[in-house]
Amino acid sequence: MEKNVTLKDYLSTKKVDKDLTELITLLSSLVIPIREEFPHRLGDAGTKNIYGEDQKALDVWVNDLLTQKMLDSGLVKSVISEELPDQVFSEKGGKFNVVMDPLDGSSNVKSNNLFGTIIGIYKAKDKPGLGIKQIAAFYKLYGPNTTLVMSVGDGVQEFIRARKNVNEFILLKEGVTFPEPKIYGVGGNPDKWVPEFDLFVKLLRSKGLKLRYGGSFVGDFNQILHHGGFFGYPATLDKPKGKLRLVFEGNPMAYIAEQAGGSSSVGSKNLLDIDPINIDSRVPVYIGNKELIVSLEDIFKAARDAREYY
Ligand code: P6P
Repeated sequence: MEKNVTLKDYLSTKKVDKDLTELITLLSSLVIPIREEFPHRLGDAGTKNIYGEDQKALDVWVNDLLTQKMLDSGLVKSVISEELPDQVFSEKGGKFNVVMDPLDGSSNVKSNNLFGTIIGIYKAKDKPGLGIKQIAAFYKLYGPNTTLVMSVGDGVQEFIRARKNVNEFILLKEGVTFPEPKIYGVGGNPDKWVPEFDLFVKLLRSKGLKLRYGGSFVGDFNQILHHGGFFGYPATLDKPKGKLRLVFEGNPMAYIAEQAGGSSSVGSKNLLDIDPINIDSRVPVYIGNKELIVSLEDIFKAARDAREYY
């Protein structure tokens, strides 16, 4: 593909639905006002989300900006956001339902570490939530560079904000796939991990994988996508459902992982196959190179079998 292919050109060349192209282009173009806001919203919002968690000022601001732009676009029927108590519907209707974590890793804002936006897209006719029904997913990563990693069902492509077209993302790589595993990132208190996860992490170390954990799912996922490996926010003895939310964190990343030749699991089955009990259901998240996910599920199955036996 020739140099300096913009995101919009790429999607048009691939004959992606024009409304889907418009939606992705709209959301990607908002990175400029979002990045410009960072220095001015480093603290707490003084509010709590529906889970009782303190909202960061930037959480609220990014959520409100993205939600309003989508509802006003005529492209989006409804939005489900980690920062909103309920699904919100557009008066204009639209072809898509969107789920999002508007600012994943916002606890990293004050320490200037990686954070980003996670988006999952469904057809308007499909109830948003069951991951296999997603038709597209992408994340924007706010790091030294601003990048966008996307799949519309035809592999994974990475784009980068480049000076040539300031308000554009330029194609960096298409056909992004997980390389041979080199690193792993694991959240939660290791003293409370379920024993089978502890065993799996020992296996990763025996394979020579190095620990890299940055405190944002979007940043830690991006690391394993580029270096190969595994990310897990596991089931723990006190929180068997883990921490991350299936619909607006796990599923969009699981969709991208699958498209990049990787896989994901809750320990027994693929994230994309889990029908959420609630829109904010938490699940253990295990994601990365396919062979590592297979090993994890084998270890988890052996543990289940042993428990059932005795
Ligand atoms: P901990 C960020 O708050 C988040 O939801 C994910 O992005 C990240 O993987 C995880 O929580 C980090 O959790 O317990 O390490 O702060």
